Amino acid sequence: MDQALSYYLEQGQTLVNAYLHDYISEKPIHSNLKKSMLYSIHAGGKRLRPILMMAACEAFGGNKKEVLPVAAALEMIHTYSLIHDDLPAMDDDDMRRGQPTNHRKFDEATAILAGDALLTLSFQAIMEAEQLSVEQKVHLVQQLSTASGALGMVAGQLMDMESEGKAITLEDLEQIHHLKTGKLLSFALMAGAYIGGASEQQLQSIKETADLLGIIFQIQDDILDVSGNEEKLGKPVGSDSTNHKSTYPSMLGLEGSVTQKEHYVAQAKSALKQADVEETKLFILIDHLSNRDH
Ligand code: GRG
Repeated sequence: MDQALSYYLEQGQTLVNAYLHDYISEKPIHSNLKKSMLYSIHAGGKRLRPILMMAACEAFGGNKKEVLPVAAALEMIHTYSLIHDDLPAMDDDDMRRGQPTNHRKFDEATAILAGDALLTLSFQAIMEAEQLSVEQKVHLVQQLSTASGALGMVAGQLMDMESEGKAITLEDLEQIHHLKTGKLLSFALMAGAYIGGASEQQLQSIKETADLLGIIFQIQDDILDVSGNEEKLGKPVGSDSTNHKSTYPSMLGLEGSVTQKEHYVAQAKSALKQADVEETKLFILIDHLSNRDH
């Protein structure tokens, strides 16, 4: 990986890790609940969504530290979704990011409550952000609740569960990913651009890129499940086919999936050019997301 990009990613991770740690640790939360929340918060996530938000903010002239409370809020929601996704009632996974899942480390009830607590604390973090105006907070909470709830990620999760073992169309598959993975990634970009001061017109172009991110991310996720490295992924490969899941490779083949992904990457970059932000880290991050190996 390019050294400048690697430094940028590390710097972003350090900033968001410290913010998340301090914000949660300083709250008078019940000790076992706090332990369980912090366990999953610090379980080695890549912090892609916060880093995308920071890069989008900087692309429009903002300072990346301005987005930290919102980036932390988004990561808390992402973490809650992973804790709940791993539960016996959902994917029933024992390992996540190479470590025992939250309900394996603690117990099921604590894992459910840690997820609930992270979800609600995320909105509190935005409301308590000193550097945001009331108008900004209202806008961001409205956008984040829409992206993560019944009209976004939660709906995508239910559709995904319902589709298991069934033959679905490529359109159905894209709709599932658009909601389940895409809505949070899209929020990352839109919130960063909004806080960074993008114009209405620029926000419209960025929305096009933002809406493609989830699909690009998911195609790569499916490709990695076929041809990735287990050690780097921290989980076994081939689980999609074992679980009879509809994926891009199962529908388009491996080569077809790569071609489709490249088509979407080109579209996403073209929308960034329209917003005049092609000379930025955001542009480079699209390739990073598309070619990630874990
Ligand atoms: C339980 C309401 C509810 C929703 C769960 C996002 C999700 C919905 C489930 C996760 C299942 C999954 C593995 C989806 C594939 C895409 C994805 C979100 C992968 C994990 O994201 P990364 O790679 O994770 O950014 P890290 O570990 O780096 O934070």
